[in-house]
Amino acid sequence: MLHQPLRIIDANLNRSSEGLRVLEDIARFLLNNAELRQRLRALRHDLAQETKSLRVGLLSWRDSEHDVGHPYPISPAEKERNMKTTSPPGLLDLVTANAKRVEESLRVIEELAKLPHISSMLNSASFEQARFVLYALERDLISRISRRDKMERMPGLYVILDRQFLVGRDELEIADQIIESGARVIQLRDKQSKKSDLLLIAQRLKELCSQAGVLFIINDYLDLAIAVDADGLHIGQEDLPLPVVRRELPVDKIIGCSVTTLSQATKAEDEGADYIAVGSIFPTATKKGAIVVGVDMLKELKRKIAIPLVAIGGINQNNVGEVVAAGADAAAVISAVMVEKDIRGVVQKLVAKMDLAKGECQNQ
Ligand code: TZP
Ligand code: MG
Repeated sequence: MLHQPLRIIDANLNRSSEGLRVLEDIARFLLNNAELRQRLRALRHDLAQETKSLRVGLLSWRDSEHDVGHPYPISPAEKERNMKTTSPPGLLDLVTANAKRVEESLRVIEELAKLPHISSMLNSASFEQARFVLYALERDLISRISRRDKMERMPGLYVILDRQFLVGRDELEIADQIIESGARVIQLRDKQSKKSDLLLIAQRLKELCSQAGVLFIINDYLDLAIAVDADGLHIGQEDLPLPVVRRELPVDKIIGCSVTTLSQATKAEDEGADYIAVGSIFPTATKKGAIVVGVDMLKELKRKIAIPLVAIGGINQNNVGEVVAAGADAAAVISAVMVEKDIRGVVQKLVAKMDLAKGECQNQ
């Protein structure tokens, strides 16, 4: 009877190492994430080490040819369901399916290792521990993929809807025009209003943005970002620290961080920021006491920082091409859009100039 549990253990060890290999290759080749790849690899190696002494025994009882579960018979109903499915599974589905596969097989081994004649060969607690390591890895993989998917939508024009510039106009109408004219991101910035007023506005803006597939970011306020389920939060050097914000936000939210120096940028990147806003690139009257860092700082960060860069500060139709040429993935503007009567016109022009500059960069 000893060989029956061993066949189960053999099948589940194969399942877990295969599932781990899928996750590891996703981390390595699709996410280019060395840290996640290393954690997955370490887990796979630890499991192999744990079962090394059983290898010959497990192979001796292997009888794949007579496995009644293979090939898995597909029922007519399942066949029909498969035919109807038009969209292929995405990366999130793939990660979830494989993480679950590994977690389940580790649980099976963990339970069988409690049997008296198996417990002398396998330590049940090791498999329990591996399962918990994988739970954290699953969360981190899902977080990376969701945030990466959001960041793919960011390149282009990033308009900061600063409510001080509204002068009686309706923020939803302005946002609608900004979105319609091709901006990729809307950030809500308001350093004066009551949070209770901002909540209602943010809820409506979030709704509008998500219908249009435009990213919606909240400036400064973590509580507001959580309350309205914004796509992300933007913080400065004097706001809550990035690791604290990351802990509090749902795993799929992006975090942007304002910097004026290389060391601030490196710190933000190391702490897991999804993008960096660098500036003020040009002189600006919008932010009191803003440090002007120039286009050269943008160029330097482009060489030294891997995460996307958003240029900010004094950007307008005359210089937006220059920041794109210097390596900005997005250009953030307040006054260039918000002081204009013809919002549609200015946004369209900014977007067109960015596209043109990007095209020129690609041709070089
Ligand atoms: N951070 C650095 S400069 C700046 C902020 C918020 C102000 C950007 O506003 P404008 O009007 O586009 O110069
Ligand atoms: Mg701030």
